[in-house]
Amino acid sequence: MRERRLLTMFFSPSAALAVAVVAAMTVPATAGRTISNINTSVEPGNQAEDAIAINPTDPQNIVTISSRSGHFRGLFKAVTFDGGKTWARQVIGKRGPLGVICCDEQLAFDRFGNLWMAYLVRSGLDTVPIALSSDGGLTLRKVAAIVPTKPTGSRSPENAAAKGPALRASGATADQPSISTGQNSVWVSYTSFPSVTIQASGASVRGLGDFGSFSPPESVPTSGGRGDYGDTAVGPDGQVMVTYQDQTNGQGGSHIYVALDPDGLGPAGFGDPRLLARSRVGGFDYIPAQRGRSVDAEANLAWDKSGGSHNGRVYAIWTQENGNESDDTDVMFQYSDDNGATWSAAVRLNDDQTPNSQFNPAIAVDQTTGLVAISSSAARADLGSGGPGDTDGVPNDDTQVWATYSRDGGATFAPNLRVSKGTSNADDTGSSFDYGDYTHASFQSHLFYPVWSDNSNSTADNPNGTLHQLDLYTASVSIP
Ligand SMILES: [Ca+2]
Ligand SMILES: [Ca+2]
Ligand SMILES: [Ca+2]
Ligand SMILES: [Ca+2]
Repeated sequence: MRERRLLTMFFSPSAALAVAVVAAMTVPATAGRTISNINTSVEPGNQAEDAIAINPTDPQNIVTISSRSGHFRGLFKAVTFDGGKTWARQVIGKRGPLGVICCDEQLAFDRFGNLWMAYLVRSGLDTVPIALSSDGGLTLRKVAAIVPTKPTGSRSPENAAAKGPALRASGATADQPSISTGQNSVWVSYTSFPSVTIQASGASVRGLGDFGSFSPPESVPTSGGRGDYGDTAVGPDGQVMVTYQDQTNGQGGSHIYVALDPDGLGPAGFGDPRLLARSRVGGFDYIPAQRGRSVDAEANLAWDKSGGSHNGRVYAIWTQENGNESDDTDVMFQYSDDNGATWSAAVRLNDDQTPNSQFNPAIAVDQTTGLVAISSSAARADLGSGGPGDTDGVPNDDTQVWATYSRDGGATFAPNLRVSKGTSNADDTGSSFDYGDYTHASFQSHLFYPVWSDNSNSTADNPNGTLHQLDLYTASVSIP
């Protein structure tokens, strides 16, 4: 959950990042093909802020999950074992051993078929609970709770005055967890408050249901700076990377950083962060498509562990704004072949010619092929002039989901393809949470599955009808 906290500094609007639009399009166009949309929730009320994971030991086994209308109402979960034809639907975390779940749930399968979930609960916003499923997501049990610590000397009067959950005796609380798996490990990173710094904890994994204790939290050195809205990735040798932005609040902008723990569960800690990019998207940057919730830069990572020609390459995506508070936001892409020491120049992935918003990007690598795909919410079809991309005559407030992919390690990308069949509008949800803080995607064996919240009712089974509350959608996008 992103709590609105005190306004913080803006960076200079003149500090523009040089950007190159993707020029080469050497892969086959996929425009015009029809992609079936799947409504995985079919539940009254809003399902928003979504995660998805595919079981690498059984790619027909897919799990989607979302927060539910209002916080502390548990999570909506749907599980399929037949590639999305039928779903076992369940609300979890309204009570019981998992706790009363708020939000910020994220999922990751590992190579043994364990499904890991990080999330936030009401009774312990000061911890990051970790749940595990050994049956493909049908049942989840809480197996750990990471207690954030307070980095030395990081408490500022400003932070001490911040509103938010009551502080625990340790003086630290957690927000925005993310979770990722490697060959033999699982890692979680999160924002520790009040210092607003990134911490991470990992555990060894030996088999299905067989894992070690989570390590004491490791702090990413931030030299007095802040870190929030992070993501976690584990490399092929067990190394761990986090990314985050330094602005928790405000619309102005942020610096996006990466930091590496070179030996993962080994004794070395995170090295000094490196600047990845400067974005004009701040911590709560309001755009017409998320008028209530706003967006952050939503930096995300994916690491190629495929053993293919780009094995070891780590990918980063984030959101840029072209002109501060222009609401013209784009999805940017970079990669590194040296564990984040150096990065390729940022390129824009959305190929629209509009001043409209792209936001909440998600990235996934198909570890069976090394293909990489990116999806995001996009208002590119909403010019406010009617037609299928515009529900209300107002420009840039209606969204669809679009995607692209690369078959050559990010050197070139396919022309963008539209994934969502319908057009959604967050103002119609009756909730200021809009679509939530993020979307996710998963990718396995040439099938890319973005997950998103949708009120278009394009599948004609949303219990709230058309352009009201959100259902949780996915689609199977075949990537050649
Ligand atoms: Ca901005
Ligand atoms: Ca280490
Ligand atoms: Ca519109
Ligand atoms: Ca719904």
